[in-house]
Amino acid sequence: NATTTTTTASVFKSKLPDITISNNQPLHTYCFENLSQFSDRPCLIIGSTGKTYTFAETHLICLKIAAGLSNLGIKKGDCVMILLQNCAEFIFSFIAASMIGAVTTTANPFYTSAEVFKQFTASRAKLIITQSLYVEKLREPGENYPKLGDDFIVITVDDPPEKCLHFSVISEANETEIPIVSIDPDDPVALPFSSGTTGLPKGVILTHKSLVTSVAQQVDGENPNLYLKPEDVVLCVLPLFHIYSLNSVLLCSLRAGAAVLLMQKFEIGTLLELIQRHRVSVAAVVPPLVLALAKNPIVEKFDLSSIRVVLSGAAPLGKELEEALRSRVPQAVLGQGYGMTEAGPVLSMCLAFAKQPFPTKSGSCGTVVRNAELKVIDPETGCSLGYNQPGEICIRGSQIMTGYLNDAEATATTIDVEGWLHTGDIGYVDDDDEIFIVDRVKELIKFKGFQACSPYRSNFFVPPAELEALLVSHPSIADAAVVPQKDNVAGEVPVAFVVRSNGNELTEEAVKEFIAKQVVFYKRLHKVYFVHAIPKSPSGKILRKDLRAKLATASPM
Ligand code: 4UV
Repeated sequence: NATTTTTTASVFKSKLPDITISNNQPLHTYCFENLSQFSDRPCLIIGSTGKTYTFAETHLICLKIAAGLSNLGIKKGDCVMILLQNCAEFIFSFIAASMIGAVTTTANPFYTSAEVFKQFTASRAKLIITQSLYVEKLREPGENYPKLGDDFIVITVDDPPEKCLHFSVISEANETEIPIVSIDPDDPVALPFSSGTTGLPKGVILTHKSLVTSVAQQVDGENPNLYLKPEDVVLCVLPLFHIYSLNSVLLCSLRAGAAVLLMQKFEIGTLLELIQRHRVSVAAVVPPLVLALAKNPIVEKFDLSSIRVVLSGAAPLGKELEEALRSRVPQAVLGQGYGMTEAGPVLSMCLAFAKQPFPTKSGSCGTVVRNAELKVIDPETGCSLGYNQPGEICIRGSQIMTGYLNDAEATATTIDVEGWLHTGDIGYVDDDDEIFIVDRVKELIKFKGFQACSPYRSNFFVPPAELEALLVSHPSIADAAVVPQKDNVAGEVPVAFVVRSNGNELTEEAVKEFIAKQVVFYKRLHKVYFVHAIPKSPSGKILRKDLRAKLATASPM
Protein backbone atom coordinates (compact mmCIF):
# COMPACT_ATOMS: atom_id res chain seq x y z
CA ASN A 1 0.00 0.00 0.00
CA ALA A 2 1.49 3.20 -1.28
CA THR A 3 0.94 5.25 1.86
CA THR A 4 3.36 3.12 3.86
CA THR A 5 6.05 3.21 1.18
CA THR A 6 9.48 4.18 2.42
CA THR A 7 11.60 6.14 0.03
CA THR A 8 14.95 5.70 1.72
CA ALA A 9 17.56 3.49 0.11
CA SER A 10 16.89 -0.02 1.35
CA VAL A 11 18.69 -3.27 1.61
CA PHE A 12 16.27 -6.11 2.19
CA LYS A 13 17.15 -9.05 4.43
CA SER A 14 15.41 -12.26 5.39
CA LYS A 15 12.92 -12.17 8.25
CA LEU A 16 14.86 -15.13 9.66
CA PRO A 17 18.14 -14.39 11.45
CA ASP A 18 21.43 -15.07 9.68
CA ILE A 19 23.02 -18.43 10.51
CA THR A 20 26.53 -19.79 10.75
CA ILE A 21 27.44 -21.42 7.46
CA SER A 22 30.40 -23.77 7.29
CA ASN A 23 31.19 -22.85 3.72
CA ASN A 24 34.89 -23.53 4.06
CA GLN A 25 34.38 -27.24 3.29
CA PRO A 26 34.05 -28.90 -0.11
CA LEU A 27 30.54 -29.40 -1.42
CA HIS A 28 30.52 -33.23 -1.10
CA THR A 29 31.86 -33.08 2.47
CA TYR A 30 29.18 -30.58 3.40
CA CYS A 31 26.37 -32.56 1.69
CA PHE A 32 27.33 -35.80 3.44
CA GLU A 33 28.27 -34.16 6.75
CA ASN A 34 25.29 -35.65 8.61
CA LEU A 35 25.42 -39.00 6.78
CA SER A 36 25.78 -41.09 9.96
CA GLN A 37 22.37 -39.88 11.16
CA PHE A 38 20.58 -41.43 8.19
CA SER A 39 23.06 -43.78 6.48
CA ASP A 40 20.54 -46.63 6.10
CA ARG A 41 17.68 -44.47 4.93
CA PRO A 42 16.77 -44.21 1.24
CA CYS A 43 18.76 -41.55 -0.58
CA LEU A 44 17.82 -42.21 -4.22
CA ILE A 45 14.71 -43.97 -5.51
CA ILE A 46 14.67 -44.80 -9.21
CA GLY A 47 11.13 -44.14 -10.42
CA SER A 48 11.19 -46.51 -13.40
CA THR A 49 12.40 -49.58 -11.48
CA GLY A 50 11.73 -48.83 -7.82
CA LYS A 51 15.41 -49.56 -7.03
CA THR A 52 16.63 -47.71 -3.95
CA TYR A 53 20.12 -46.62 -2.88
CA THR A 54 20.65 -45.80 0.79
CA PHE A 55 22.77 -42.83 1.81
CA ALA A 56 25.65 -45.14 2.73
CA GLU A 57 25.44 -46.92 -0.65
CA THR A 58 25.25 -43.63 -2.52
CA HIS A 59 28.27 -42.29 -0.69
CA LEU A 60 30.33 -45.42 -1.36
CA ILE A 61 29.44 -45.47 -5.09
CA CYS A 62 30.46 -41.80 -5.34
CA LEU A 63 33.83 -42.62 -3.76
CA LYS A 64 34.40 -45.49 -6.19
CA ILE A 65 33.56 -43.29 -9.17
CA ALA A 66 35.85 -40.58 -7.84
CA ALA A 67 38.67 -43.16 -7.86
CA GLY A 68 37.53 -44.38 -11.30
CA LEU A 69 37.59 -40.88 -12.81
CA SER A 70 41.00 -40.34 -11.31
CA ASN A 71 42.25 -43.62 -12.83
CA LEU A 72 41.16 -42.29 -16.23
CA GLY A 73 43.35 -39.25 -15.71
CA ILE A 74 40.83 -36.72 -14.44
CA LYS A 75 42.59 -34.38 -12.05
CA LYS A 76 41.76 -31.45 -9.84
CA GLY A 77 40.52 -28.52 -11.96
CA ASP A 78 39.61 -30.73 -14.95
CA CYS A 79 36.13 -30.49 -16.38
CA VAL A 80 33.71 -33.39 -16.86
CA MET A 81 30.57 -33.02 -18.93
CA ILE A 82 27.37 -34.79 -17.87
CA LEU A 83 24.99 -35.21 -20.79
CA LEU A 84 22.19 -37.21 -19.22
CA GLN A 85 18.55 -37.18 -18.32
CA ASN A 86 17.81 -37.70 -14.63
CA CYS A 87 19.31 -40.98 -13.41
CA ALA A 88 21.38 -42.21 -10.47
CA GLU A 89 24.58 -42.11 -12.55
CA PHE A 90 24.11 -38.36 -13.03
CA ILE A 91 24.18 -37.84 -9.29
CA PHE A 92 27.03 -40.25 -8.59
CA SER A 93 29.17 -38.61 -11.28
CA PHE A 94 28.51 -35.06 -10.12
CA ILE A 95 29.44 -35.81 -6.51
CA ALA A 96 32.39 -37.99 -7.55
CA ALA A 97 33.84 -35.17 -9.67
CA SER A 98 33.55 -32.85 -6.65
CA MET A 99 35.43 -35.41 -4.54
CA ILE A 100 38.52 -35.16 -6.73
CA GLY A 101 38.28 -31.40 -7.17
CA ALA A 102 37.01 -31.65 -10.74
CA VAL A 103 34.30 -29.41 -12.21
CA THR A 104 31.09 -30.63 -13.81
CA THR A 105 29.41 -28.93 -16.72
CA THR A 106 25.87 -30.14 -17.22
CA ALA A 107 24.16 -30.01 -20.61
CA ASN A 108 20.79 -30.85 -22.05
CA PRO A 109 21.06 -34.25 -23.80
CA PHE A 110 18.59 -33.02 -26.42
CA TYR A 111 21.01 -30.37 -27.57
CA THR A 112 22.19 -30.61 -31.16
CA SER A 113 25.73 -31.70 -31.89
CA ALA A 114 26.75 -28.07 -32.50
CA GLU A 115 25.31 -26.93 -29.16
CA VAL A 116 27.02 -29.73 -27.25
CA PHE A 117 30.38 -29.02 -28.90
CA LYS A 118 30.11 -25.31 -28.19
CA GLN A 119 29.70 -25.96 -24.47
CA PHE A 120 32.19 -28.83 -24.54
CA THR A 121 34.93 -26.73 -26.12
CA ALA A 122 34.24 -23.62 -24.05
CA SER A 123 34.45 -25.66 -20.84
CA ARG A 124 37.49 -27.64 -22.08
CA ALA A 125 35.88 -30.85 -20.82
CA LYS A 126 38.04 -33.98 -20.90
CA LEU A 127 35.35 -36.58 -20.49
CA ILE A 128 31.65 -36.93 -21.25
CA ILE A 129 29.26 -39.15 -19.34
CA THR A 130 26.20 -39.91 -21.41
CA GLN A 131 23.86 -42.54 -22.83
CA SER A 132 24.59 -44.50 -26.03
CA LEU A 133 21.61 -42.79 -27.68
CA TYR A 134 23.43 -39.45 -27.67
CA VAL A 135 26.87 -40.66 -28.74
CA GLU A 136 26.30 -40.01 -32.46
CA LYS A 137 26.16 -36.29 -31.60
CA LEU A 138 29.63 -36.55 -30.09
CA ARG A 139 31.33 -37.80 -33.23
CA GLU A 140 33.07 -34.74 -34.65
CA PRO A 141 30.75 -32.73 -36.86
CA GLY A 142 33.65 -31.15 -38.84
CA GLU A 143 37.37 -30.98 -39.52
CA ASN A 144 38.63 -29.01 -36.54
CA TYR A 145 36.60 -30.65 -33.84
CA PRO A 146 38.06 -32.77 -31.04
CA LYS A 147 37.81 -36.48 -31.74
CA LEU A 148 35.93 -38.95 -29.58
CA GLY A 149 38.29 -41.50 -28.11
CA ASP A 150 41.44 -39.57 -29.16
CA ASP A 151 40.86 -36.11 -27.69
CA PHE A 152 38.26 -36.95 -25.08
CA ILE A 153 36.77 -39.95 -23.31
CA VAL A 154 33.12 -40.94 -23.55
CA ILE A 155 31.49 -43.11 -20.90
CA THR A 156 27.98 -44.46 -21.40
CA VAL A 157 25.64 -45.60 -18.65
CA ASP A 158 24.30 -48.30 -21.00
CA ASP A 159 25.96 -50.54 -23.65
CA PRO A 160 28.92 -48.53 -24.95
CA PRO A 161 29.14 -47.91 -28.71
CA GLU A 162 32.50 -48.08 -30.49
CA LYS A 163 35.39 -46.21 -28.78
CA CYS A 164 33.30 -45.54 -25.65
CA LEU A 165 33.69 -47.02 -22.16
CA HIS A 166 31.02 -48.52 -19.96
CA PHE A 167 30.10 -46.76 -16.70
CA SER A 168 31.27 -49.81 -14.73
CA VAL A 169 34.83 -48.84 -15.66
CA ILE A 170 34.54 -46.01 -13.17
CA SER A 171 31.87 -47.33 -10.79
CA GLU A 172 33.80 -50.53 -10.04
CA ALA A 173 37.05 -48.83 -9.14
CA ASN A 174 38.59 -49.32 -5.73
CA GLU A 175 37.57 -46.46 -3.46
CA THR A 176 40.82 -46.70 -1.55
CA GLU A 177 42.62 -45.46 -4.67
CA ILE A 178 40.96 -42.06 -4.51
CA PRO A 179 43.69 -39.41 -4.61
CA ILE A 180 44.14 -36.97 -1.77
CA VAL A 181 43.35 -33.52 -3.08
CA SER A 182 43.17 -30.28 -1.26
CA ILE A 183 40.10 -28.32 -2.25
CA ASP A 184 39.83 -24.60 -1.69
CA PRO A 185 36.33 -23.19 -1.03
CA ASP A 186 36.90 -20.86 -3.99
CA ASP A 187 37.60 -23.71 -6.42
CA PRO A 188 34.87 -24.20 -9.01
CA VAL A 189 32.68 -27.29 -8.72
CA ALA A 190 29.86 -26.66 -11.21
CA LEU A 191 29.82 -24.95 -14.56
CA PRO A 192 26.24 -24.67 -15.79
CA PHE A 193 25.71 -22.61 -18.94
CA SER A 194 23.26 -19.73 -19.01
CA SER A 195 22.56 -16.79 -21.28
CA GLY A 196 22.06 -14.48 -18.31
CA THR A 197 20.37 -11.24 -19.18
CA THR A 198 21.93 -10.92 -22.62
CA GLY A 199 23.71 -12.80 -25.34
CA LEU A 200 24.80 -16.35 -25.92
CA PRO A 201 25.09 -19.10 -23.31
CA LYS A 202 28.10 -18.59 -21.04
CA GLY A 203 29.71 -20.81 -18.43
CA VAL A 204 28.62 -19.78 -14.93
CA ILE A 205 31.37 -20.48 -12.40
CA LEU A 206 29.91 -21.83 -9.17
CA THR A 207 32.40 -22.67 -6.47
CA HIS A 208 32.19 -25.07 -3.52
CA LYS A 209 31.57 -22.02 -1.37
CA SER A 210 28.71 -20.71 -3.55
CA LEU A 211 26.80 -23.97 -3.59
CA VAL A 212 27.40 -24.79 0.08
CA THR A 213 26.20 -21.29 0.98
CA SER A 214 23.11 -21.59 -1.21
CA VAL A 215 22.12 -24.99 0.19
CA ALA A 216 22.72 -23.80 3.76
CA GLN A 217 20.62 -20.70 3.14
CA GLN A 218 17.74 -23.01 2.28
CA VAL A 219 17.95 -26.00 4.61
CA ASP A 220 20.31 -25.26 7.52
CA GLY A 221 19.83 -23.62 10.91
CA GLU A 222 17.25 -23.92 13.65
CA ASN A 223 14.48 -22.62 11.48
CA PRO A 224 15.37 -23.66 7.93
CA ASN A 225 13.68 -21.60 5.21
CA LEU A 226 12.97 -24.80 3.27
CA TYR A 227 12.37 -27.41 5.92
CA LEU A 228 13.28 -30.89 4.61
CA LYS A 229 13.46 -33.92 6.89
CA PRO A 230 14.68 -37.52 6.52
CA GLU A 231 11.09 -38.81 6.22
CA ASP A 232 10.54 -36.66 3.12
CA VAL A 233 10.37 -38.01 -0.40
CA VAL A 234 11.34 -35.20 -2.75
CA LEU A 235 10.21 -35.34 -6.37
CA CYS A 236 13.02 -34.98 -8.90
CA VAL A 237 11.30 -34.69 -12.27
CA LEU A 238 12.87 -31.37 -13.25
CA PRO A 239 16.08 -31.96 -15.16
CA LEU A 240 19.21 -32.14 -13.02
CA PHE A 241 21.16 -30.44 -15.78
CA HIS A 242 19.35 -27.25 -14.74
CA ILE A 243 20.52 -25.59 -11.55
CA TYR A 244 17.08 -25.49 -9.88
CA SER A 245 16.82 -29.28 -9.67
CA LEU A 246 20.53 -29.78 -9.01
CA ASN A 247 20.55 -27.36 -6.11
CA SER A 248 17.15 -27.23 -4.46
CA VAL A 249 16.16 -30.83 -5.10
CA LEU A 250 19.35 -32.87 -5.09
CA LEU A 251 21.88 -31.01 -2.95
CA CYS A 252 19.32 -29.81 -0.40
CA SER A 253 17.91 -33.35 -0.01
CA LEU A 254 21.37 -34.88 0.40
CA ARG A 255 22.19 -32.37 3.13
CA ALA A 256 18.88 -32.84 4.94
CA GLY A 257 18.74 -36.63 4.60
CA ALA A 258 15.58 -36.69 2.48
CA ALA A 259 15.00 -39.26 -0.28
CA VAL A 260 15.07 -38.15 -3.92
CA LEU A 261 12.62 -39.83 -6.28
CA LEU A 262 14.15 -39.74 -9.76
CA MET A 263 12.03 -39.46 -12.88
CA GLN A 264 13.74 -39.47 -16.24
CA LYS A 265 11.21 -37.24 -17.94
CA PHE A 266 7.85 -35.65 -17.36
CA GLU A 267 4.78 -37.65 -18.31
CA ILE A 268 1.68 -36.76 -16.33
CA GLY A 269 0.28 -40.29 -15.81
CA THR A 270 3.61 -41.75 -14.68
CA LEU A 271 4.28 -38.75 -12.49
CA LEU A 272 0.95 -39.07 -10.67
CA GLU A 273 1.37 -42.80 -10.23
CA LEU A 274 4.85 -42.34 -8.74
CA ILE A 275 3.68 -39.60 -6.38
CA GLN A 276 0.95 -41.96 -5.17
CA ARG A 277 3.17 -45.06 -4.94
CA HIS A 278 6.14 -43.45 -3.20
CA ARG A 279 4.11 -41.01 -1.08
CA VAL A 280 5.98 -37.97 -2.40
CA SER A 281 5.87 -35.23 0.23
CA VAL A 282 7.78 -32.40 -1.45
CA ALA A 283 7.18 -31.55 -5.12
CA ALA A 284 9.55 -29.16 -6.86
CA VAL A 285 7.84 -27.99 -10.03
CA VAL A 286 7.80 -25.32 -12.73
CA PRO A 287 4.73 -23.42 -13.97
CA PRO A 288 4.00 -25.74 -16.97
CA LEU A 289 3.81 -28.62 -14.49
CA VAL A 290 1.54 -26.60 -12.22
CA LEU A 291 -0.64 -26.01 -15.28
CA ALA A 292 -0.89 -29.77 -15.86
CA LEU A 293 -1.56 -30.53 -12.19
CA ALA A 294 -4.20 -27.81 -11.94
CA LYS A 295 -5.99 -28.40 -15.23
CA ASN A 296 -5.63 -32.04 -16.33
CA PRO A 297 -8.74 -34.06 -15.35
CA ILE A 298 -6.62 -37.22 -14.88
CA VAL A 299 -5.21 -35.73 -11.65
CA GLU A 300 -8.47 -36.47 -9.82
CA LYS A 301 -7.93 -40.21 -10.24
CA PHE A 302 -4.83 -40.20 -8.03
CA ASP A 303 -4.16 -39.88 -4.33
CA LEU A 304 -1.92 -36.85 -3.84
CA SER A 305 -2.59 -36.56 -0.11
CA SER A 306 1.07 -37.23 0.78
CA ILE A 307 2.22 -33.90 -0.70
CA ARG A 308 2.92 -31.34 2.02
CA VAL A 309 4.96 -28.82 0.00
CA VAL A 310 4.78 -27.68 -3.63
CA LEU A 311 7.68 -25.45 -4.61
CA SER A 312 7.40 -23.72 -7.98
CA GLY A 313 10.19 -21.76 -9.57
CA ALA A 314 12.14 -20.80 -12.71
CA ALA A 315 9.28 -18.88 -14.37
CA PRO A 316 6.39 -16.67 -13.32
CA LEU A 317 3.43 -18.37 -11.64
CA GLY A 318 0.29 -16.27 -11.49
CA LYS A 319 -1.81 -16.28 -8.36
CA GLU A 320 -4.86 -17.51 -10.33
CA LEU A 321 -2.98 -20.66 -11.32
CA GLU A 322 -1.58 -21.10 -7.83
CA GLU A 323 -5.13 -21.00 -6.49
CA ALA A 324 -6.33 -23.52 -9.09
CA LEU A 325 -3.59 -25.89 -7.93
CA ARG A 326 -4.65 -25.39 -4.31
CA SER A 327 -7.96 -27.13 -4.99
CA ARG A 328 -6.04 -30.22 -6.18
CA VAL A 329 -3.71 -30.44 -3.16
CA PRO A 330 -5.63 -28.63 -0.41
CA GLN A 331 -3.43 -30.06 2.37
CA ALA A 332 -0.18 -28.75 0.86
CA VAL A 333 1.67 -25.50 1.38
CA LEU A 334 2.20 -23.84 -2.01
CA GLY A 335 4.87 -21.28 -2.69
CA GLN A 336 7.70 -20.21 -4.94
CA GLY A 337 11.42 -20.02 -5.04
CA TYR A 338 13.12 -17.45 -7.24
CA GLY A 339 16.44 -18.39 -8.71
CA MET A 340 18.94 -17.50 -11.39
CA THR A 341 21.89 -19.69 -12.35
CA GLU A 342 24.33 -16.80 -11.78
CA ALA A 343 22.87 -16.10 -8.33
CA GLY A 344 24.03 -19.44 -7.05
CA PRO A 345 21.01 -19.90 -7.74
CA VAL A 346 18.43 -19.09 -5.04
CA LEU A 347 17.59 -15.45 -4.29
CA SER A 348 14.35 -15.96 -2.43
CA MET A 349 12.23 -18.73 -1.01
CA CYS A 350 8.69 -18.91 0.34
CA LEU A 351 8.71 -18.54 4.14
CA ALA A 352 5.65 -20.78 4.45
CA PHE A 353 8.11 -23.66 3.85
CA ALA A 354 10.07 -22.79 7.02
CA LYS A 355 10.09 -25.07 10.04
CA GLN A 356 8.22 -22.35 11.90
CA PRO A 357 6.36 -20.95 8.93
CA PHE A 358 5.25 -17.40 8.21
CA PRO A 359 1.99 -16.50 6.49
CA THR A 360 2.62 -15.71 2.80
CA LYS A 361 0.64 -14.40 -0.16
CA SER A 362 -0.02 -16.22 -3.39
CA GLY A 363 1.82 -14.81 -6.37
CA SER A 364 4.85 -13.98 -4.23
CA CYS A 365 8.29 -15.44 -4.99
CA GLY A 366 9.23 -15.65 -1.33
CA THR A 367 11.55 -13.57 0.81
CA VAL A 368 15.29 -13.09 0.29
CA VAL A 369 17.26 -16.02 1.74
CA ARG A 370 19.32 -15.65 4.93
CA ASN A 371 22.94 -14.44 4.87
CA ALA A 372 22.24 -12.37 1.75
CA GLU A 373 21.27 -8.83 0.83
CA LEU A 374 18.77 -7.86 -1.81
CA LYS A 375 18.01 -4.47 -3.26
CA VAL A 376 15.72 -3.09 -5.93
CA ILE A 377 17.16 -0.35 -8.11
CA ASP A 378 15.80 2.11 -10.60
CA PRO A 379 17.12 0.63 -13.88
CA GLU A 380 17.88 4.08 -15.24
CA THR A 381 19.47 5.87 -12.29
CA GLY A 382 20.78 2.86 -10.36
CA CYS A 383 19.31 4.34 -7.17
CA SER A 384 18.06 1.93 -4.59
CA LEU A 385 14.26 1.86 -4.15
CA GLY A 386 12.09 1.25 -1.11
CA TYR A 387 9.14 -1.01 -0.42
CA ASN A 388 6.51 -1.49 -3.15
CA GLN A 389 8.53 0.24 -5.85
CA PRO A 390 9.30 -1.92 -8.87
CA GLY A 391 12.82 -1.92 -10.24
CA GLU A 392 15.69 -4.25 -11.09
CA ILE A 393 16.40 -6.88 -8.45
CA CYS A 394 20.04 -7.17 -7.28
CA ILE A 395 21.53 -9.68 -4.85
CA ARG A 396 24.77 -9.92 -2.87
CA GLY A 397 26.25 -12.76 -0.81
CA SER A 398 28.74 -15.65 -0.84
CA GLN A 399 26.35 -17.80 -2.88
CA ILE A 400 26.58 -15.86 -6.16
CA MET A 401 28.82 -16.95 -9.05
CA THR A 402 32.38 -15.78 -9.17
CA GLY A 403 31.85 -14.83 -12.81
CA TYR A 404 31.35 -16.07 -16.34
CA LEU A 405 33.97 -18.38 -17.79
CA ASN A 406 36.49 -16.45 -19.90
CA ASP A 407 34.23 -13.43 -20.21
CA ALA A 408 35.39 -10.58 -18.02
CA GLU A 409 33.23 -8.10 -19.87
CA ALA A 410 29.96 -9.97 -19.31
CA THR A 411 31.00 -10.57 -15.70
CA ALA A 412 31.62 -6.86 -15.15
CA THR A 413 28.22 -5.89 -16.55
CA THR A 414 26.47 -8.44 -14.34
CA ILE A 415 28.34 -8.08 -11.02
CA ASP A 416 29.21 -4.49 -10.09
CA VAL A 417 32.25 -3.33 -8.12
CA GLU A 418 30.33 -3.50 -4.85
CA GLY A 419 29.55 -7.16 -5.45
CA TRP A 420 25.88 -6.76 -6.43
CA LEU A 421 24.64 -9.17 -9.05
CA HIS A 422 22.13 -7.51 -11.38
CA THR A 423 19.43 -9.99 -12.35
CA GLY A 424 17.66 -8.20 -15.20
CA ASP A 425 14.37 -9.03 -13.47
CA ILE A 426 11.87 -6.34 -12.58
CA GLY A 427 10.14 -6.81 -9.25
CA TYR A 428 9.32 -5.23 -5.92
CA VAL A 429 9.34 -6.06 -2.22
CA ASP A 430 6.04 -5.55 -0.41
CA ASP A 431 5.43 -4.43 3.18
CA ASP A 432 5.76 -8.02 4.43
CA ASP A 433 9.16 -8.43 2.75
CA GLU A 434 7.69 -10.66 0.07
CA ILE A 435 9.14 -10.36 -3.43
CA PHE A 436 6.92 -10.07 -6.49
CA ILE A 437 8.46 -10.45 -9.93
CA VAL A 438 6.84 -8.41 -12.66
CA ASP A 439 8.88 -9.82 -15.56
CA ARG A 440 12.31 -9.75 -17.10
CA VAL A 441 13.40 -6.31 -18.30
CA LYS A 442 14.01 -7.61 -21.78
CA GLU A 443 10.60 -9.27 -22.04
CA LEU A 444 8.61 -6.13 -21.24
CA ILE A 445 6.55 -5.00 -24.22
CA LYS A 446 7.08 -1.31 -24.87
CA PHE A 447 3.87 0.38 -25.94
CA LYS A 448 4.43 4.00 -26.88
CA GLY A 449 1.92 6.44 -25.46
CA PHE A 450 0.30 9.11 -27.61
CA GLN A 451 2.64 12.05 -27.65
CA ALA A 452 -0.31 14.28 -28.53
CA CYS A 453 -1.94 13.52 -25.20
CA SER A 454 1.13 13.99 -23.11
CA PRO A 455 3.92 16.51 -22.90
CA TYR A 456 6.24 13.57 -22.31
CA ARG A 457 7.17 10.83 -24.69
CA SER A 458 5.82 8.12 -22.45
CA ASN A 459 6.35 4.41 -22.71
CA PHE A 460 3.86 2.02 -21.21
CA PHE A 461 5.31 -1.31 -20.23
CA VAL A 462 3.29 -4.46 -20.65
CA PRO A 463 4.61 -7.47 -18.69
CA PRO A 464 3.72 -10.61 -20.71
CA ALA A 465 3.66 -12.67 -17.50
CA GLU A 466 0.71 -10.68 -16.18
CA LEU A 467 -1.40 -11.28 -19.31
CA GLU A 468 -0.36 -14.95 -19.45
CA ALA A 469 -1.52 -15.45 -15.86
CA LEU A 470 -4.93 -13.97 -16.74
CA LEU A 471 -5.22 -16.04 -19.91
CA VAL A 472 -4.54 -19.40 -18.23
CA SER A 473 -7.15 -18.58 -15.58
CA HIS A 474 -9.80 -18.87 -18.37
CA PRO A 475 -11.52 -22.29 -18.17
CA SER A 476 -11.29 -22.87 -21.94
CA ILE A 477 -7.59 -21.97 -22.19
CA ALA A 478 -5.08 -24.74 -21.57
CA ASP A 479 -1.96 -22.62 -22.04
CA ALA A 480 -0.93 -19.24 -23.40
CA ALA A 481 2.00 -16.96 -24.17
CA VAL A 482 2.18 -13.26 -24.92
CA VAL A 483 4.79 -11.60 -27.13
CA PRO A 484 5.26 -8.19 -28.73
CA GLN A 485 4.27 -7.56 -32.33
CA LYS A 486 5.60 -4.57 -34.25
CA ASP A 487 3.05 -1.83 -34.70
CA ASN A 488 3.32 1.34 -36.79
CA VAL A 489 1.62 3.53 -34.23
CA ALA A 490 2.49 2.07 -30.85
CA GLY A 491 5.90 0.56 -31.63
CA GLU A 492 5.01 -2.74 -29.97
CA VAL A 493 1.67 -4.23 -29.01
CA PRO A 494 0.89 -7.43 -27.08
CA VAL A 495 -0.42 -10.43 -29.04
CA ALA A 496 -1.23 -13.86 -27.65
CA PHE A 497 -0.68 -17.46 -28.63
CA VAL A 498 -3.44 -19.54 -27.06
CA VAL A 499 -3.98 -23.29 -26.68
CA ARG A 500 -7.69 -24.08 -26.35
CA SER A 501 -8.59 -26.73 -23.78
CA ASN A 502 -11.78 -28.06 -25.36
CA GLY A 503 -12.92 -27.91 -28.96
CA ASN A 504 -12.74 -24.87 -31.17
CA GLU A 505 -15.47 -22.81 -29.62
CA LEU A 506 -13.36 -20.14 -28.01
CA THR A 507 -13.02 -17.25 -30.46
CA GLU A 508 -10.39 -14.58 -30.86
CA GLU A 509 -12.94 -11.92 -29.93
CA ALA A 510 -13.89 -13.73 -26.72
CA VAL A 511 -10.25 -13.95 -25.65
CA LYS A 512 -9.60 -10.28 -26.40
CA GLU A 513 -12.70 -9.26 -24.49
CA PHE A 514 -11.83 -11.46 -21.53
CA ILE A 515 -8.52 -9.59 -21.21
CA ALA A 516 -9.85 -6.13 -22.10
CA LYS A 517 -12.29 -6.33 -19.18
CA GLN A 518 -9.46 -6.80 -16.72
CA VAL A 519 -6.64 -4.50 -17.87
CA VAL A 520 -5.78 -0.91 -18.73
CA PHE A 521 -6.10 0.01 -22.43
CA TYR A 522 -2.46 -0.43 -23.44
CA LYS A 523 -2.33 -4.00 -22.14
CA ARG A 524 -5.17 -5.15 -24.42
CA LEU A 525 -4.40 -7.94 -26.87
CA HIS A 526 -4.22 -6.89 -30.49
CA LYS A 527 -4.33 -10.37 -31.96
CA VAL A 528 -4.85 -13.95 -30.81
CA TYR A 529 -3.31 -16.92 -32.59
CA PHE A 530 -4.67 -20.36 -31.69
CA VAL A 531 -1.94 -23.02 -31.56
CA HIS A 532 -1.59 -26.62 -30.34
CA ALA A 533 1.23 -26.05 -27.86
CA ILE A 534 3.42 -23.32 -26.38
CA PRO A 535 7.15 -23.98 -26.81
CA LYS A 536 8.91 -24.20 -23.42
CA SER A 537 12.47 -24.79 -22.24
CA PRO A 538 13.24 -27.79 -20.00
CA SER A 539 13.21 -25.42 -17.02
CA GLY A 540 9.67 -24.32 -17.86
CA LYS A 541 10.34 -20.98 -19.49
CA ILE A 542 8.28 -19.91 -22.48
CA LEU A 543 10.54 -19.83 -25.54
CA ARG A 544 9.46 -16.39 -26.62
CA LYS A 545 12.12 -16.12 -29.30
CA ASP A 546 10.50 -19.08 -31.10
CA LEU A 547 7.15 -17.33 -30.93
CA ARG A 548 8.62 -14.04 -32.11
CA ALA A 549 10.15 -15.92 -35.03
CA LYS A 550 6.73 -17.40 -35.79
CA LEU A 551 5.24 -13.91 -35.83
CA ALA A 552 7.80 -12.84 -38.36
CA THR A 553 6.55 -15.49 -40.80
CA ALA A 554 3.51 -14.85 -42.94
CA SER A 555 1.27 -17.25 -41.05
CA PRO A 556 2.04 -17.61 -37.33
CA MET A 557 -0.58 -20.34 -36.76
O1 4UV B 1 19.15 -19.03 -14.89
P1 4UV B 1 17.81 -19.57 -14.83
O2 4UV B 1 17.44 -20.67 -15.76
O3 4UV B 1 17.62 -20.06 -13.33
C1 4UV B 1 16.45 -20.46 -12.77
C2 4UV B 1 16.52 -20.95 -11.40
C3 4UV B 1 15.37 -21.13 -10.68
C4 4UV B 1 15.28 -21.66 -9.35
C5 4UV B 1 14.05 -21.53 -8.72
C6 4UV B 1 13.86 -22.03 -7.42
C7 4UV B 1 14.90 -22.66 -6.74
O4 4UV B 1 14.75 -23.11 -5.57
C8 4UV B 1 16.14 -22.80 -7.40
O5 4UV B 1 17.05 -23.41 -6.82
C9 4UV B 1 16.29 -22.27 -8.71
O6 4UV B 1 15.38 -20.42 -13.37
O7 4UV B 1 16.75 -18.43 -15.06
C10 4UV B 1 16.74 -17.29 -14.26
C11 4UV B 1 15.52 -16.46 -14.55
O8 4UV B 1 14.31 -17.21 -14.40
C12 4UV B 1 13.25 -16.37 -13.95
C13 4UV B 1 13.87 -15.00 -13.73
O9 4UV B 1 13.67 -14.22 -14.89
C14 4UV B 1 15.35 -15.32 -13.57
O10 4UV B 1 16.22 -14.26 -13.88
N1 4UV B 1 12.67 -16.89 -12.71
C15 4UV B 1 13.24 -17.77 -11.86
N2 4UV B 1 12.41 -18.03 -10.83
C16 4UV B 1 11.29 -17.28 -11.03
C17 4UV B 1 11.47 -16.55 -12.22
C18 4UV B 1 10.07 -17.11 -10.32
N3 4UV B 1 9.78 -17.77 -9.20
N4 4UV B 1 9.17 -16.24 -10.83
C19 4UV B 1 9.42 -15.55 -11.97
N5 4UV B 1 10.55 -15.70 -12.69
